[in-house]
Amino acid sequence: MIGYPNVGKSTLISRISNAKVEIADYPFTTIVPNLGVVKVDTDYSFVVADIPGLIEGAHLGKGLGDQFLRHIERCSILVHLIDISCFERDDPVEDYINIRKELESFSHILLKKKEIIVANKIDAVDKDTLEKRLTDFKIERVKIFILYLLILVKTFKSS
Ligand SMILES: Nc1nc2c(ncn2[C@@H]2O[C@H](COP(=O)(O)OP(=O)(O)OP(=O)(O)O)[C@@H](O)[C@H]2O)c(=O)[nH]1
Ligand SMILES: [Mg+2]
Repeated sequence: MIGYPNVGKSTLISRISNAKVEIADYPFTTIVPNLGVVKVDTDYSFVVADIPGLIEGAHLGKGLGDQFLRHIERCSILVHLIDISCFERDDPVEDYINIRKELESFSHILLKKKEIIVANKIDAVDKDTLEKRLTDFKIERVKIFILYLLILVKTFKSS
């Protein structure tokens, strides 16, 4: 799982896997990658990695980004988490493009990896705003999924 700091990567890994992580409402809470095992059923599980937040200049080592990008090279699928609430930055499409630029600048291998793009913090915006921001992705021909998963998984885990 990749994305800017504070977009909710650790929250997600804590809900879907057995990882014990720190979650807080400020950037750079996670400073080393967290690994967790997602148990799908008795025969199938997979490992998910919560990568510390990436920022512009990551490929040059800013915010230790080069180390994290190297870790991403070992992952088979990228889940690119986007904060759709715009509390911290005002253009989610630009966020997406910026992180893709960091991947590309570090290695073309990263850019070719399968990527699932996910809009997070959808609860923090009204319906019309959410639709407008999702349309912005459509215009750029970027397929984005919406994360409603957290509450469901939480319910499932506690039952
Ligand atoms: N409203 C809302 N807040 C969320 C959601 N997911 C995460 N958060 C909050 O966003 C803040 C940051 O969450 P983290 O999971 O620590 O974010 P992160 O991407 O791991 O951050 P770094 O470790 O700094 O890269 C916390 O206060 C979370 O409670 C969501 O779906 N909706
Ligand atoms: Mg984190």
